[in-house]
Amino acid sequence: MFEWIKTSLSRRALFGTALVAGTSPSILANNAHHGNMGTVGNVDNTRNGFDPYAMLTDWDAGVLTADSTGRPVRTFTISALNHDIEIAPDLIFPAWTYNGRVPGPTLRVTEGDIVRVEFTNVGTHPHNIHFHGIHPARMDGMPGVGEVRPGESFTYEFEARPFGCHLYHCHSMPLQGHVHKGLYGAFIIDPDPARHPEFDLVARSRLLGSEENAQWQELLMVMNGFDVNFDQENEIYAVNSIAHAFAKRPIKIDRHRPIRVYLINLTEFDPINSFHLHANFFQYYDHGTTLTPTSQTIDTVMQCQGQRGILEFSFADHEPGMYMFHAHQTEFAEQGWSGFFDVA
Ligand SMILES: [Cu+2]
Repeated sequence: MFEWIKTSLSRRALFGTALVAGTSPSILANNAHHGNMGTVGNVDNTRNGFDPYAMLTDWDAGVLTADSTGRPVRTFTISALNHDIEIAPDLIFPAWTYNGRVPGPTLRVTEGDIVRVEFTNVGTHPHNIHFHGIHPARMDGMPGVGEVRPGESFTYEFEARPFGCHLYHCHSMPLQGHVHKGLYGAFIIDPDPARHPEFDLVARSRLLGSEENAQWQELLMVMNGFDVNFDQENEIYAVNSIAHAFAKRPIKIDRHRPIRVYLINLTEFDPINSFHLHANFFQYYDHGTTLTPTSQTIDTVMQCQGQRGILEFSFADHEPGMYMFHAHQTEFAEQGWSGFFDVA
């Protein structure tokens, strides 16, 4: 069941020859020099237990209850567990995961909700969940604060603020190792329209479940990378973990509806990652913490590790077709981080 890439393979041996000379064995298309980027064969999503396409939209709003004052409480149950995942055809990565998936569940709450996360560590190392957001020090999730040894549990609880596109990740040491192994996920806090009367319509459009929000095509994209031969460099890059997933299965877009991408960079080893959109431009909200764009009419945005933001764009005036998006670091794009919008 457990396959492992030969540890002696170097980054260049693995990819350079495949891309330039078309030699095998390789997981990359051996006709890459003819212009086809991609991998040979398909990843078994069923064996992985998650599908990168489904991850684009599988918001997890938790179990909704109310506290004694009537305030909404959203409860999530998350376990850390070791789980081997196939990140490119026949290339297995020994991941550490939240709930068996990389990225972990996409937590989505509303500003002001009480967030309660019941965390259990069934892995083999100490882990925790460190949320980006505002919370008490005792809920910070790091060594000495809410760190959980194997077999133990801890409940994180805090008010959801500020609204924005956030993330969570394990903050155990060594940090780079725990994050790179796969312990991270998206944490989206929708704005409460009642708190933003001056931007009521914008806030509503971001509020999951609202009529205004239903008009949007919202997508979660977590940019990540995998060092498969322990050389402190990534050999595979992706959005939602699977190399070239959206080149093989382009994302269906209805050009009559606007698009909003929650973009998060959780790539280790490389200081930055980026998103470039072909034949179009977008509005960008850095960290998602504002209701007016922080950058306007751009077609490329870069994010450092842990940075994130919201992209908004439209294909309403475009003719139907396949519109590419990819990291503008060409190396990342060729090694898995590229895809298409299938606009109809
Ligand atoms: Cu950890």
